[in-house]
Amino acid sequence: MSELLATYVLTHREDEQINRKAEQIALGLTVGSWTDLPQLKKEQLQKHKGRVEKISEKVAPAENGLYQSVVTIAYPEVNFSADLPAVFTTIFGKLSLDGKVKLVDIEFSEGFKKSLPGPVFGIDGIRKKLDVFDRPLLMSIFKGVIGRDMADLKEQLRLQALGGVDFIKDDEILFESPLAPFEERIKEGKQILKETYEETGHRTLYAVNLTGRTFDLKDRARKAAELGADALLFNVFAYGLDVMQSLAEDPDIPLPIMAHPAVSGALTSSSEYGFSHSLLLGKLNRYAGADLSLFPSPYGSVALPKKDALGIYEACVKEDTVQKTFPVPSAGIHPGMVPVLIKDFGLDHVINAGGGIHGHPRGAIGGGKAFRSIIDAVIREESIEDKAASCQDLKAALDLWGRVAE
Ligand code: 1AE
Repeated sequence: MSELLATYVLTHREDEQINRKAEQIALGLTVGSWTDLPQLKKEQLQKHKGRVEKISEKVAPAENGLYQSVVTIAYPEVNFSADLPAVFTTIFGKLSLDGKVKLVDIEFSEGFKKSLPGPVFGIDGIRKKLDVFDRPLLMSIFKGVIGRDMADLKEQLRLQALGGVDFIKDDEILFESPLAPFEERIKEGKQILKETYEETGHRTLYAVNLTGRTFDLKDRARKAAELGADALLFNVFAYGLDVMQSLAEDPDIPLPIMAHPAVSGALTSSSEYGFSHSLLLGKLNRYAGADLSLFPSPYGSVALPKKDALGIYEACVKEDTVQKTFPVPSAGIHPGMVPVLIKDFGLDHVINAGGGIHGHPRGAIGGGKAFRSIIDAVIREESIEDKAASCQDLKAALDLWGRVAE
């Protein structure tokens, strides 16, 4: 019988009986009051009954004098349909409301994973699209675009592309606007990026923000594909993982999906409630079809503890039956962070900067060039000082923002 394993951290008083609590979860979320039923029913329900797989030793007191235990419950997969909403409702439905319980991991059976096909493109597919295989990718973000018209946006797009970035993404707070409509952004953006490619020989892809009411998303995404969009930015946690999975699975929407972490902090930040960062932004984003997953890096303006950021990274890239999701540690990133980003996240990640590109003293072109220059220096193991001496854009960035120690 196939089972799904869900692992929780329970925060509790020292004298609380965790074995009992674990049994209550295993039964309560599956067959309910199983033990009080007549014999025949008990036998019928046996195959639906959850069981306690493992309980850890309780660990050092949490800050408030409470203790934490890690509990793994096995749920028969026959209990739910093959979709994430059914999984969440079973393993973290009422339980998410029942005291200090944090869901930290889910292990799906190989059979169940067939209903979670993962990224269509993944790291390999995106690298192929860009024809870049030997370095982290570089992405920049439109900034200050609310209330701006197409002429402004086109100029911002052109300058970012001329700096040599691989991806440009919409800001996640740019929604449908009469000044810069979705379809215009795709069509005009495509033309600008064609022109910059002809000028520089460097290909840049544009991720347009897919927004609006949930039931309109597929039509809008299909239209984006028809118009030749390169990729979709998607605020997955404002909509739900299952919505992203439906977009990823639609053959008429053959576009990479870039999952933005907006809203996820409300679900991940507590040490006692919600989901772990690695589960939500790593494993679940990946199984639900995110080709790229954005999350706060450990060093920038909105930062995650390093172990959480590395946990997301690991969940995106470790060997699995599905393709790898490109990890995108983000927020407050500037060129002086590139050495530590590459040390911590290796070559297979995307360096993503908004302010760190646009705030460069020489503008967005200088910002992009400064990043490209320091990326080259780090992967070729050249001295950063020597590189800055020969690249004014890099020097200006390091003078302004400094370097983050490795
Ligand atoms: C964690 C997401 C980062 C993001 O979307 C964003 O807009 C970052 O902007 P900067 O690089 O902090 O200016």
